[in-house]
Amino acid sequence: MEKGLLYPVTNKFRQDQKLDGLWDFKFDPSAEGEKKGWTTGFGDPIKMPVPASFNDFFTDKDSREYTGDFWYAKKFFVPDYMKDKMIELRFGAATHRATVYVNGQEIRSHEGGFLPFTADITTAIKLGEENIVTLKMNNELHRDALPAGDTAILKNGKKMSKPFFDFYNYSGLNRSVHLMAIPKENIYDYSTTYDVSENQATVHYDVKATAGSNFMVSLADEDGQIVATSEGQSGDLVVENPTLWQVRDAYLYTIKFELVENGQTVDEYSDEIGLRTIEVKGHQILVNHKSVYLRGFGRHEDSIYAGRAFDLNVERRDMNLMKWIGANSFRSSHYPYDEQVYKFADREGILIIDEVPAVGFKMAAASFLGGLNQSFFDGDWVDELYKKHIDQVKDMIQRDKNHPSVLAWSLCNEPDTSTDSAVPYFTKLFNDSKELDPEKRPRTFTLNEDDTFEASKCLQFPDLYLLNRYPGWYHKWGYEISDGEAGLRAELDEWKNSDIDKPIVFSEYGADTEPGLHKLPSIMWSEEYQIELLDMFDRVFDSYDFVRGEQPWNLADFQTVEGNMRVNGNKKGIFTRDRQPKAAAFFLKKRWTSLPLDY
Ligand code: GCB
Repeated sequence: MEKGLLYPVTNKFRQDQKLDGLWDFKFDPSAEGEKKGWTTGFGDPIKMPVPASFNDFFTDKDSREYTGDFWYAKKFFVPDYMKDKMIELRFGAATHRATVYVNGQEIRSHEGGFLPFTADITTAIKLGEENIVTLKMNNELHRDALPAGDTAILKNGKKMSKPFFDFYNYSGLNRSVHLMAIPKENIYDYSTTYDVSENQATVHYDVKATAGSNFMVSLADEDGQIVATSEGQSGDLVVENPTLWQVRDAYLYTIKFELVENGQTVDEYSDEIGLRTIEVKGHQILVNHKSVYLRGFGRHEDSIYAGRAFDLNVERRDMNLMKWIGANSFRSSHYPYDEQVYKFADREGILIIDEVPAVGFKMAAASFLGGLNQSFFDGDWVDELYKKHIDQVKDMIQRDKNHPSVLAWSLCNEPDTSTDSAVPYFTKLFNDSKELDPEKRPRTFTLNEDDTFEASKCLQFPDLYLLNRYPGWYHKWGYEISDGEAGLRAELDEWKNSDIDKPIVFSEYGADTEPGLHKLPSIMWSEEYQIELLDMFDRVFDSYDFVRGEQPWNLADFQTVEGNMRVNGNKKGIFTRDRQPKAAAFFLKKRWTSLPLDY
């Protein structure tokens, strides 16, 4: 677990410089980089943009599909005036594992390709001189790693990723690299919880610093007016007549912490927060004590050329599409997204179900690639996997806990919960993650099609249920869709007749749709069929009051592994991969903009 994952800022005490741009890059198929001295740089490099996934830049298949070790290197300068500071490198996402060297000195390793980590390089750098950072990275998939998969070796000796999930295994430095200079005595973490009523809101804060000193804390409104102050490591900020953070009507206050040593401020950190509460009560999801019906999407960080790279331009467009269509939420399927996505959502009043990259925890998921009939949680990889899983849950919550947009934590996508061996795994996961979020937001996982009300042995764990269901597409498709609807209703009747009183959100459903393909009457893959399928689901949702949200799969088409189920990617997008609407977008817009918030 990382000690603190505050987002980098520049202020009176801190400096943040992005090292984005062209880096040196090289494949290392025989894992000889260290032996060859690449820790201090390497000859004959490929110039590679950062942030980006390396895959789609290449025009030859061996490079695009490359699996194994690869290296990045970049020179950077640390000016003399930083001499009293702690110097750190912060990697937003190094997919999936990385070892960092500075001037040839090994600094640290990290595993987990969708969460940030920092490397303290204070003693490794030369001040007033050029330094070099190199990274040995690796993108292999394993059953004891997140996301789960296999790495196969082809007869020609080349390695190949075999994911137990459908999204393409885009790899590289997918998010920005920051060079940070921060005070040696510094603030490294903070958290907040809230009480709100119409006339008053209280922010309970807790701040952590490397040295035990005093703290001055203030809260300012959007006009910069200080509305509350406090002192000490933990305390309350009381706001009279607050403007609450509301769904699709966000308001952000700025909280500022000053670390004081002998009467002098030695560090400062400010962040935007939203005053709001989140609860699950019975089958209601409540924001500020008011019921919210979720509408939105499962998504991916995916776009042309740079793959899984965070791209502010794509994100701006996606946020606008979500606003246009009347969405109020999304799931960060199937991994935590770049922090700037959460900042956008905070600003737009969009709720996020934040998901850890625990995906592929089901051997049948490998059926896309041939099928393996075994319980995932019986495997001898499970102990090792668990360590990585809980570590990444900790880092996700650590990183994202202060975002008002975060509604819930999804601890896994579609695990195999129908076997006995899943029960101890999830007992441990839910116990070990219980205290991590000071706000105690709901924790959950998505339930795959096979994990029905009857079959799943893990229904005791989630605080709200996320159902991924594909009648009309993966079964009971086409002319049989009426049977698909009947099956869905039969399952929901079982939930209804049970004594479970928790919300259900449909976190995936949909139909692959080739944009521009029209057919009357509809056939699968046509734009007409996608609408008919969504319409069928809507009819069902409207019949059960414990269904508290709908998030069709997916906001946009995205790249997948190649295979006979996919035509250049997953086409269940309501928008195309270049973010233009399919006919279904207009259908959803009509529904979502007319449903009341608390539908
Ligand atoms: C699922 C997965 C998602 C896939 C989707 C599909 O259940 O959670 O990652 O992309 O199905 O379209 O097959």
